[in-house]
Amino acid sequence: LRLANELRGALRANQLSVYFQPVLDLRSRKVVKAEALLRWQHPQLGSIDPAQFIPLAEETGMINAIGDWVFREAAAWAQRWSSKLGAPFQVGVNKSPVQFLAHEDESWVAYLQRIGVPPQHISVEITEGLLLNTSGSVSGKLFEYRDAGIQVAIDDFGTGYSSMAYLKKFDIDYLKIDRSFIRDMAADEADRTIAESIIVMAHRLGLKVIAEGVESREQMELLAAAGCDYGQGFLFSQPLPAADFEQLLLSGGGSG
Ligand code: G
Ligand code: G
Ligand code: MN
Ligand code: NA
Repeated sequence: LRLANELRGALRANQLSVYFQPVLDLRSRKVVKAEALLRWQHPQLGSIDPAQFIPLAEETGMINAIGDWVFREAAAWAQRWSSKLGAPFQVGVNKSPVQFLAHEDESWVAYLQRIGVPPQHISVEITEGLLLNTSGSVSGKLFEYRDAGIQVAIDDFGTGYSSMAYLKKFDIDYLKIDRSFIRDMAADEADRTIAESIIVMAHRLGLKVIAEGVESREQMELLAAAGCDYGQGFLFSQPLPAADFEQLLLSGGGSG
């Protein structure tokens, strides 16, 4: 509870920051996207993991203010990097089911239009379970994104209630294979089969695939051989502060 109260002031006190983890094209081995990930630097407790404070932010309703702030940061950095590269650079932003169901004074699409950032610079990462929600505000937002050109990724794919029918219905752009399947894929034939099958199905449905949690060269090579489009993980880089990410991107890691 104390943490929940402190979270209230954390945004104002500049204790929150957005880190960026590169996503690489597995053929060219270049950075082609990034995922925005929230960090809380607490003055006494040090760095607090989002897995710990995002549930708090959701219970207290603060997730909307915090989530909008992450999104705006991501949009600003994506705009800057696109102009430095002279080509569109996309940043993925996580949006939890609670955020999806909440009322928004201004939609993300409207915000991008107002500040003049092309919607192609943002993708939204949602979890599979959200697609089972029959509320109009979920499908409404997904269709609004689709219409505007904001791409949509299914995060942690394979761990929730998966249904290829939902993927088709909502016209999704990316599947992110959950890192639990990647972790043991070199040793565990079942995990490797699952990862490879996700890649085949996704491609047949016209979706691109991002493997999460790539930590070894062996995993990367198995994924590349299976035709996986993109990879993200500690093998390439941890999530980085924006300035460090920019250095990586512009020092030749970028797609240009
Ligand atoms: O960065 P890390 O692996 O610690 O993230 C842990 C979890 O927190 C991940 O599931 C990630 O999706 C989630 N997360 C990180 N940043 C955000 C954010 O800005 N909004 C939401 N809703 N979730 C986030
Ligand atoms: O659920 P989501 O995909 O949004 O979570 C992203 C989280 O995964 C981030 O918190 C990030 O720190 C973590 N992560 C990124 N790459 C790796 C990796 O290679 N291994 C592990 N174990 N975690 C990773
Ligand atoms: Mn994610
Ligand atoms: Na994930």
